[in-house]
Amino acid sequence: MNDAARLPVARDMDRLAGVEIPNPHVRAWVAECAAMCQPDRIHVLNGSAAERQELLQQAVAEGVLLPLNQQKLPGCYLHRSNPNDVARTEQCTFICTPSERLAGQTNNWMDPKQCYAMLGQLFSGSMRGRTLYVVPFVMGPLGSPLAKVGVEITDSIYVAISMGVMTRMGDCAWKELQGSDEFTRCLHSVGDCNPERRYICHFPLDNVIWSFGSGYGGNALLGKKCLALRLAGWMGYQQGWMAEHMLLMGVTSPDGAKTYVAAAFPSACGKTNFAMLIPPEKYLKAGWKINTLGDDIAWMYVNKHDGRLYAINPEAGYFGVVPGTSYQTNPNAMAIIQRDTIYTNVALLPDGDVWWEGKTETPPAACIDWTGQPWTPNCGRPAAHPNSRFTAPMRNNPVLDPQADDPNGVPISGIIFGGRRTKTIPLVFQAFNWIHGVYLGATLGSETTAAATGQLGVVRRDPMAMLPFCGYNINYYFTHWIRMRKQMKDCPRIFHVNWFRKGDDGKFLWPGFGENMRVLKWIVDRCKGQGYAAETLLGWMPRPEDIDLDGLNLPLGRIEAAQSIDLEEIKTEVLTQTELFMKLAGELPKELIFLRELLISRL
Ligand code: GTP
Ligand code: SPV
Ligand code: MN
Repeated sequence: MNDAARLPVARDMDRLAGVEIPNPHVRAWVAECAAMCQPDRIHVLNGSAAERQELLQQAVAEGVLLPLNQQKLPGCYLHRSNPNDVARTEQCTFICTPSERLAGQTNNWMDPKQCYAMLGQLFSGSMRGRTLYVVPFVMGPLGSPLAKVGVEITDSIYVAISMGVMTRMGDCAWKELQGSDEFTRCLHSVGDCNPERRYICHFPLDNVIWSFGSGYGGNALLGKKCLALRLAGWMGYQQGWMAEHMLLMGVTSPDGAKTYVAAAFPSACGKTNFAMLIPPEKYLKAGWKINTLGDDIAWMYVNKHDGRLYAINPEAGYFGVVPGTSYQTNPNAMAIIQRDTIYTNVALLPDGDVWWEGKTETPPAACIDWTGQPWTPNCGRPAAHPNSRFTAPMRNNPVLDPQADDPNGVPISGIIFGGRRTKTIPLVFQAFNWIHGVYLGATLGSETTAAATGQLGVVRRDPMAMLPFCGYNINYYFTHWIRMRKQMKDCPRIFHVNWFRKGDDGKFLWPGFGENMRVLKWIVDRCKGQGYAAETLLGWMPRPEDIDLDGLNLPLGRIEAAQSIDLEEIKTEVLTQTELFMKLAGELPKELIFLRELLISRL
């Protein structure tokens, strides 16, 4: 059949016949998309448990999912992605606004009209022979004034199933939306999964996302980075709230007081691990407790009643980095991924269990690697992809915070910025004040990771860990951070951490993971106006004796090295910031320029 014969309106009506979509605006939009993509079938998801089972069965039948050993890992499946589609692709990610200036210096920009036209070509007929899934979802606790409704149209059953884990998905979204037209229109097709025809496009002024040619998490689960960061960030800029690449956690101290902190680390730099850390034995005995609210995204607003910053986690699941996850490093994550989990691009063991680098000290004698090839320990390839991921519901988290569903969120006392820095940057220090904290965030540097395609391990500026996720001009974003202070009666304290500094021996100076509790204790104390800090040129710093090292087999020299400030290295660091400052020159808030000058004068 030729294209013309497929297009008549009558056929479009056929396509929607028997399809139940209660909201008329969604219905009209689905009809439009179906007319363009020409799927063979339309399936509207309701979010029930029975439906989930059917979808899983279907995905297994299609070979998209492989059931794992159901005795060991009930409800768990393996997905092997196209080997060309294993990470976010920042070079294919676009912000489409009428003026290029709104997208700013750090985003790829495309003219919306041109983009709709070009992608329209790609989407035309892209779902022939396939099922179009309509996936209604809510970002944020149901009934929360902050919650946002989205509807994702996708031809990927893997995406449809994953959205059911990562968001509050199904009929609850119709209830939330009622008759309103206010929902994010998310259109997705894997197409032929060709990296040359891969586009992740955002239309902030239309509340629209079009993603073509990739099935990978951040490119395809459109509620996550595309909606909850890029589009929500733009909404927050206009409406006076914030969408950030931050974990959210509650810290209970021995006196029973609970302190909530948010932390922004770039992709694959430790948010999931920090958000669910298990404190050392001694801390547990003393009554310290950690609870997770979120591991990737926080939406924050100022509560009119008390003038404090509050935060919610808009997500309902974790899309976490697998390699390095073990019962030693992150026992809570291990507990979470024993059931109801989709593993993407890990290795398969002969008994239907899974393996990855760092899971056990000794690798298995043999397994099937993430591409489906036989693997042995000395074959010279990793068994799991370095950016292999787990998709698991937050309900599985043994330390999920009781307020994870609180529609108003939790009050934030501390904000932590952190990067992956082998050199130069100390373990922990505190900003002198909010504006200095904004400067620390804006100049955050981190070594690139496998979470995005491209060169690994090169230091780049990743402002607030948002470089790939800021959906508008980053200078306006900085101004927004500075202005937020005016809404607050009292503001969170701001900190900077680096778990990744190495010694001359090439080994991490700080043990990390659960032991990060020791640094967190100092941070929480500081948030409460307790705990000693010395003034340094970078900020307020604990002296080595102010970090509790009791029970850690760590020579004092290691912590001294982890906290040391090398003037020459800092001078180089400030110089490398020039690149960012030059790039953003003109519209960069003057506060940031002054703070950099102040640092230089302290040097
Ligand atoms: P995204 O999901 O990409 O946003 O990443 P994330 O920030 O949640 O990173 P995650 O917690 O998944 O950690 C990424 C990698 O860093 C994993 O391989 C971890 O094992 C490792 N890692 C996390 N925390 C620490 C730490 O404290 N020290 C060391 N050395 N490695 C860590
Ligand atoms: C990240 O890269 O920061 C992630 C994974 O959290 S993704 O959702 O793919 O962006
Ligand atoms: Mn992330």
